[in-house]
Amino acid sequence: MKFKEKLKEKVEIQREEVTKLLKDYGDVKIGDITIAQVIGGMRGLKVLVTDISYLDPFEGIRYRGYTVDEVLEKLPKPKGAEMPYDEAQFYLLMTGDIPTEEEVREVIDIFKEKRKVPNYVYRVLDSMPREARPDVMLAVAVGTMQQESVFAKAYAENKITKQNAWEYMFEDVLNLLPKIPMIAAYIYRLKYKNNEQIPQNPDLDFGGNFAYMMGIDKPYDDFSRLYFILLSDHESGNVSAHTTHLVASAWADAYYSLAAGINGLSGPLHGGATQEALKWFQELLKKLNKIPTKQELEQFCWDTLNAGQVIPGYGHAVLRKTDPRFVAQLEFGEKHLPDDPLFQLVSLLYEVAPDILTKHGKAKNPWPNCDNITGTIQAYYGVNQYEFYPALFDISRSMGVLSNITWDRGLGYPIERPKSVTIEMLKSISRQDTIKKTWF
Ligand code: CMX
Repeated sequence: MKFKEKLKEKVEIQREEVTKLLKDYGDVKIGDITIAQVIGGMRGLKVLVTDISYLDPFEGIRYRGYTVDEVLEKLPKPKGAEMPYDEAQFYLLMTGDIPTEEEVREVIDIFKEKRKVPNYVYRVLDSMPREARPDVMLAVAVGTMQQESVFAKAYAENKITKQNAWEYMFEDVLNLLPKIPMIAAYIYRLKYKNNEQIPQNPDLDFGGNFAYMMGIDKPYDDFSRLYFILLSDHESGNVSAHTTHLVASAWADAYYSLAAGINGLSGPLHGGATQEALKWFQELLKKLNKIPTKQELEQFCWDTLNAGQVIPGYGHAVLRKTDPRFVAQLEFGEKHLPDDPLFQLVSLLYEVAPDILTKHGKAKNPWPNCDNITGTIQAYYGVNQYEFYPALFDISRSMGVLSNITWDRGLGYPIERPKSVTIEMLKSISRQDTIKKTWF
């Protein structure tokens, strides 16, 4: 497999670099820690390492050094499609290289070969309560397949070493990732379409086949490809990425690790924001029964803020400008759904909200993030079942987190085990600091 050979070459080079960094520069300081950071969710602490993506506060995400625009322009696309193959994005995340047509074809063929979901998974899903949330069902499906892990089997047979661990992880990743959109589409139709399932189309790629199995016409295939690329990775500190990495750091296999990451993504502060944004727009339309004027929209924003609520899909913990993932979706919407009332609202809000949030003076970032717009486009294509949105996010995020845990094993990263302190200790450290400030 050329894909694996290339990865092996890269892993070996980087492993040497990491070993050298550790050996020669291991004691070099890269920052200090404040009490505010310890109590405040470790914001800004540089304690994780990944080359797969980097989030610049002003430029937005770069995948392996490429911006969103560059990725959309450079990655190979299916014939006649507007958006690149998700398999090409996976190749880029894994290897750091833009694949040629031939290289992406190899990944597509591997994915097609491996995407058939075992029947026992469907039986488990069919037996779950219909009220179960789609992302819970997805995590259960992934967990159910754990017994297929080649990594776990090799570990039990004492075959795993620090040198070869990544190869078993890689094999699990290749077995697992192509099944995720298949399972998600099955769950969607099980829950919302009377379990009238659409069999996979063997001619189609990752995103194209997902749209096909959802039963939604073009250009939803292109929107799926786009969305899966955009949300695939956002550095390692976000909850879903960090959870997956943490669980894998104890040498759990890809199935356990991804199931944990899916659970990590579920919270309203992370994977749930898309739903909040769509609800906010729908409430506004319901209240006014028409597209609001600029003044009416401004008033609605102020009403939200004065009620102590947030404008969903605006602001970000790291970003300090418009999220390029928002812009990419906005451009898609301008082309494909310019007359949709909800889409018009998204565009109008983009004109008014940044000024209002700036005047309001609280949010450090008054610009929109990707979650402000996704629900509007999904709803336009009929996917208006809010609770399905985290499962959509999971499909995309799987590409990044599974690439990361393969590299974690490749570079020999150890089990993660930060140190905790007590509040009394923090109080004592702060008292010493006060004495220092008073005396020196
Ligand atoms: N509307 C109103 N107030 C906002 C705001 C918004 N969109 N974004 C931030 N603020 C407020 C915060 O609530 C906070 O208020 P308090 O001081 O009263 O607590 C203040 O501004 C400072 O917050 P911040 O440092 O700018 O933002 P945080 O890093 O604490 O939080 C985030 C980031 C995303 C949770 C926040 O901007 C928010 O709640 N946005 C709306 C929800 C949302 O869009 N979530 C999706 C995030 C996308 C992602 O994670 O990728």
